[in-house]
Amino acid sequence: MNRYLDISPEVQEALRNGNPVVALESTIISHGMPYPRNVETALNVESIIRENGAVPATIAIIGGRLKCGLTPDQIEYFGKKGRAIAKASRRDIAALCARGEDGATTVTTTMMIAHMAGVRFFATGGIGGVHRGAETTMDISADLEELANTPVTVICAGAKAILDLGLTLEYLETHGVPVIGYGTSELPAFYSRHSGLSVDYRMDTPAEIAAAFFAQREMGLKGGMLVTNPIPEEYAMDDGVINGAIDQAVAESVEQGIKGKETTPFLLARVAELTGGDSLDSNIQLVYNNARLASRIAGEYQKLENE
Ligand code: PSU
Ligand code: MN
Repeated sequence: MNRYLDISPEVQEALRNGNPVVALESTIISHGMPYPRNVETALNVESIIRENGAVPATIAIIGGRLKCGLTPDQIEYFGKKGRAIAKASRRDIAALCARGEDGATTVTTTMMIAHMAGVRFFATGGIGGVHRGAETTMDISADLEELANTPVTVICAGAKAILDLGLTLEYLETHGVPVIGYGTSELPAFYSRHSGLSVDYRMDTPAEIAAAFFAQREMGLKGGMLVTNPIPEEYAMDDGVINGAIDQAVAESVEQGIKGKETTPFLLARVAELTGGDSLDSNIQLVYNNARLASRIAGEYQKLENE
């Protein structure tokens, strides 16, 4: 057993009994949304997962411990401290644990800790990817490398067009990560249902997705799977409005010389400011939508494992 890992009693029991568990990230709480809506959303996501028959496992680093399953008080703590909590990627977790510090887990570190605990499914909003201009900056999110190596299925609403979505798909293809569209053959682009790019496979039921991941695991293939679930139509944003805000945010980040781990939070915050409150409501709704789908996939997968 990993001496830095704490699995909550509820998550431990679900894993022992072969019940479905869905992991959730903490960067979306501390860095992705303002307080107190971040806390309210994080608690609602947990309720939605329970209503859909699974156990939620929100993941974070607290006082140098890798936590799989948080209490409502711990979620409140992450929401309130917000950006004062370090955004923790793969390169950060050893130092944070050795120093006994806190860290908000990104898609990368949430996948890592989920895997350490034995959790196979993870619902979030959007993943990191290949940034626009990566051919000179080399800014490629560690999330893609983690999907290539760690056997966790990530259920998201695609990736924001702050990224170069075409290059992101190329990277995933090279590293053998299947990209599934839920009920669509077009890659969704987070706030928008459309990107003009194709996913690898369209799948229309949670059972179909569970069967694909089961086959991948049974064959002993390394790496995860990316399930992209389009934002519900009624919450999707106008493509012109969102793309205008994104282009402006990207241009400002270049002018201001924003680099490294600051790039994604800068772009997300700027896009949110430029689009007003609309984007926050859409963001919350698509996370709920992904939590529902993830719970159902995890339930179907557990049936296959328990057979
Ligand atoms: N994209 C979003 N929302 C987010 C993130 C990305 O639309 O909240 C967060 C996730 O935690 C993701 C991280 O793992 O940003 C990626 O950061 P970077 O690009 O620095 O790898
Ligand atoms: Mn980056």
